[in-house]
Amino acid sequence: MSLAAARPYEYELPQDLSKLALVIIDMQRDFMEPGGFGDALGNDVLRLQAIVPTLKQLLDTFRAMGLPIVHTLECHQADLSDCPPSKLNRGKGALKIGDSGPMGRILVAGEAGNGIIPELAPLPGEIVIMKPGKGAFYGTPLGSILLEKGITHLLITGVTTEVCVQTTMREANDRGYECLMVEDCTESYFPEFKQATLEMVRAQGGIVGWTAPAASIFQALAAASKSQMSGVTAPV
Ligand code: TIU
Repeated sequence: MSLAAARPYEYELPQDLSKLALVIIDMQRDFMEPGGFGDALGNDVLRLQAIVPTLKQLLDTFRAMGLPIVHTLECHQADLSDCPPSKLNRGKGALKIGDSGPMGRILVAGEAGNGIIPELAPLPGEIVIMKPGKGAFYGTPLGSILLEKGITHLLITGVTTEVCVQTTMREANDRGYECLMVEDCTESYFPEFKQATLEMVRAQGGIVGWTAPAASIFQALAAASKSQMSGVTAPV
């Protein structure tokens, strides 16, 4: 059994590490770069860059260990048929979903601005979920894919903490997944909202799950893979 130091108490990794997935929410140019959706909403998008190196390290670790990886993208079809009026018409920004901006149409699948940032681009074989909502389960095959792969534990990362990351974590928690939000692999346009989200996740005995810094995960994964190796009988 491998435990990660976490809050409100230790997070137990599954015995079989292939049941643990890294979920990377919406690390897209639309949220991270000037000229995209986040910028159109009036946010300082560049502050999200801070998590990229640590998140890349976590992604590289999962890749090296051959563990499951899920990337999500918030996006809509070109005809916006999957974007309800309540989402389309919300806000008073200069550019709305579907409008043409400097990186193509805002939040539309396949446009340059809608892609994942190059540092974290998915590799073949990794799961990519295109989602019309804030949560990654709503209107997507994510639930059935996780079930089919026998995944029970999720490390949740990405942007923005209190919007798509938290919504996805709550959806996952209600579906019975053991979820941990990685503190230094998620970011918000509002530092106080990030802090509040981390606190509300781990309040009340971890009512939505756990939080921990990436360092705790690296340590626990190293210990778990060492103990898995020691359980293997050496060939004679
Ligand atoms: N606006 C904002 O903070 N976030 C979103 O609209 N989507 C995600 O969080 N991905």
